[in-house]
Amino acid sequence: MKASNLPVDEARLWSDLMALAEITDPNKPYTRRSFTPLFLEGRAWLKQRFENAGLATRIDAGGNLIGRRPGAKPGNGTIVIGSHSDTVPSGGRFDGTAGVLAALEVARSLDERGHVLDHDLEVIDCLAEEVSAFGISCVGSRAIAGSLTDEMLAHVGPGGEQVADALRRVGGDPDRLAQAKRSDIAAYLELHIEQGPVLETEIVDLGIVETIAGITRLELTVAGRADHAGTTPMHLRRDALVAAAAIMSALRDLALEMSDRSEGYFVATIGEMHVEPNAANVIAGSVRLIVDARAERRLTMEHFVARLRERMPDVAAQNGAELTAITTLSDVLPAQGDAALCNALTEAADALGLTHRRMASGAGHDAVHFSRIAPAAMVFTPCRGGRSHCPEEWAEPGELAAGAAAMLGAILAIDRGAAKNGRD
Ligand code: HGY
Ligand code: MN
Ligand code: MN
Repeated sequence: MKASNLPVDEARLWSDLMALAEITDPNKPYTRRSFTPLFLEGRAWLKQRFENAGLATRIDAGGNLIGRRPGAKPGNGTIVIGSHSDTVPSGGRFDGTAGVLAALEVARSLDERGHVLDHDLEVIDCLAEEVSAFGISCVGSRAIAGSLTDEMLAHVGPGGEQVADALRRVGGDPDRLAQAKRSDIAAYLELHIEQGPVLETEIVDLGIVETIAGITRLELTVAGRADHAGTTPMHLRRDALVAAAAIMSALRDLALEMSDRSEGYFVATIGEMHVEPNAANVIAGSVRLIVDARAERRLTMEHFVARLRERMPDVAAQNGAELTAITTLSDVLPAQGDAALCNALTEAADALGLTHRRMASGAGHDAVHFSRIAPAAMVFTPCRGGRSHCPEEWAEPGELAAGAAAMLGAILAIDRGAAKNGRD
């Protein structure tokens, strides 16, 4: 059921979303990859919108764009709301951006109602939530949580640039990351499209996220031998790409095995592969595979990684190659939505006449890192066909406005102290 006369401006939120969506690689809509000139163009647009809303803007040392409005009672801490504005390649118009712009709409709506919170309020666009060209995700929110490590800063991306240099390029400061780490956050709230089919299928207006799956990303390096594709007899080949294909199939089987067990939500994907020398007339000498695994329970992930390490070297050997390295690129534990904030979102939804349900998130989010240093919670809105990370991603204006309105209601409850002591 859709609520009427929501306390936010649905049309203005939608207009912002469509305007930001225009800032994309025209050949691969919708693409605004972190650290690129297009991303910076989107950042400049956001900064202007934040300032038009009366927010004082800054880029913190972690490269996050922050719009701040002081509260009436300094020292009460900061309520932070937002998400991310970077996209995957050929992604959608709502993943991340819906959360940043819904947060901006909430800040505008509070101001237009003359409502000054006791808490300071910040609207945030977190840097590089998606897996960037450097292989690292959630760069900005890790900085806020104090978990952006020197090793991550040294990761090398395209053209040999390090994360640290790219961070400087977008206004951050890897030498002052201690200043990015926050201890003043009273609550973090993030609106996000569900990126799955549950809310649409069940015809429910909002999802209140109780668990965000942990994400482990591994790089598998498969070594064969580069040889002439035309002169090397089949039985003498050590084709790294054939071995990589066998590993991909074996990994899919392992993921099916893990997801069938009663060990909670589990999925694993190999969506990125780098072949060397990657030439039609050369037998592949080496292949790097990037594994992306998600688990609701940490023990399930540990079982998966143990079985992967046990089985994949044999698969490579059986196909004439060698699995020379299994490198952990990132390893993020599952996160829990703060109980009091989830209740505040639930009560706000009820007050608006919106239906809702508790749920888990298979997608990773900046909220995971905020949850390590502050009470954090997420509200999901439906997306058509559950599709995301593709240009077909779609959300309805009224659905997004409903999510923004619930977030506004929860903020008012948090601000008056009606949502305290929720951390389990
Ligand atoms: O990959 C994810 O789960 C998120 O969309 N970054
Ligand atoms: Mn995403
Ligand atoms: Mn996202």
